[in-house]
Amino acid sequence: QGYLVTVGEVLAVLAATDTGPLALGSDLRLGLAGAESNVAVGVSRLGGAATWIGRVSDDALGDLILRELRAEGVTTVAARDPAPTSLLLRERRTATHSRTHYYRTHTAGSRLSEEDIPEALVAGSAALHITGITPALGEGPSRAVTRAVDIAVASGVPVSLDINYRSLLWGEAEARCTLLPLLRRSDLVFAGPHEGRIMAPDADGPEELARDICDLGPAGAVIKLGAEGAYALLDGRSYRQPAMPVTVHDSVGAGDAFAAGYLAGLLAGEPPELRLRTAALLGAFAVSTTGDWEGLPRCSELGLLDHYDDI
Ligand code: CKP
Ligand code: MG
Repeated sequence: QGYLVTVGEVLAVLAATDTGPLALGSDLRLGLAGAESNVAVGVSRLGGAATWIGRVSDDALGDLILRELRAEGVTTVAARDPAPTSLLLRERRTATHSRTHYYRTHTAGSRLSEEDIPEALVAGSAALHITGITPALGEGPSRAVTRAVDIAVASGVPVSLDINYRSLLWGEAEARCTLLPLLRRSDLVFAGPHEGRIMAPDADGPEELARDICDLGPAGAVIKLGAEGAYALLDGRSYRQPAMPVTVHDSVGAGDAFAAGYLAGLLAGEPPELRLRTAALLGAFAVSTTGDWEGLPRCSELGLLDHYDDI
């Protein structure tokens, strides 16, 4: 079984432990986040091999990032950088609604460059997973992602792209302009309905969205529909995957969990139905636990949400 490569930024998260306005103060819990590393951890927990490429600060937070990823069995290829780690402040404005505040300019992750991408590592991988967040961090990270895609395409390595649009980082027109060339060269695209329409503005409904995305080049498109599950168009075949009925605790990280479940199945050579089922199951774990990746299951835990077999 081959390994997955991801390229991105890990942020330090300071999450309010109390609900209410952060301006009034709160205890904060230190943790980590980052879409690409979330996927790497998800794949690793399911027994797959995953490598994360990035830049980390040369301080305690950088040490924390490397220790945590390595403890999760993720291989790290990370230059140490004198710039600080990006910060994500998470305000629990109400019990069910959190607000994100980013502090991610002039930071180690945003100084990622194309020189940080080892050619042989990407060329030898079984799949490359990228998201729309890294190219939004600046010229250097954007070029690094393009470089990784160049290598993957030249080596016949399939590219998986999660649109992961972040309105705090850029506008939709800019995102579309930067991500379209990456999407055209990807094999598989993950998107929510809104993210999908940024890339394929004329589409109406998940089926049309997936078709329009595949018309741009990818052989597969997976449209994630939250509580409604997912619709996928893979090599011209349609699939519908129901979501598991769980109590939603914290939906951040659900998309990454979904991608991780799918990609772990891909690495293991599983058929599309099974990949989508594992994807939905990981999404269910992510939304019904706190933290962006901490609640993701190991293989032995997949049966924990066993009423899943009823749907
Ligand atoms: O799309 P998701 O909710 O799965 O992504 C969550 C991650 O990288 C989270 O860990 C956060 O740090 C981020 O997306 C981000 O930069 O917004
Ligand atoms: Mg997402």
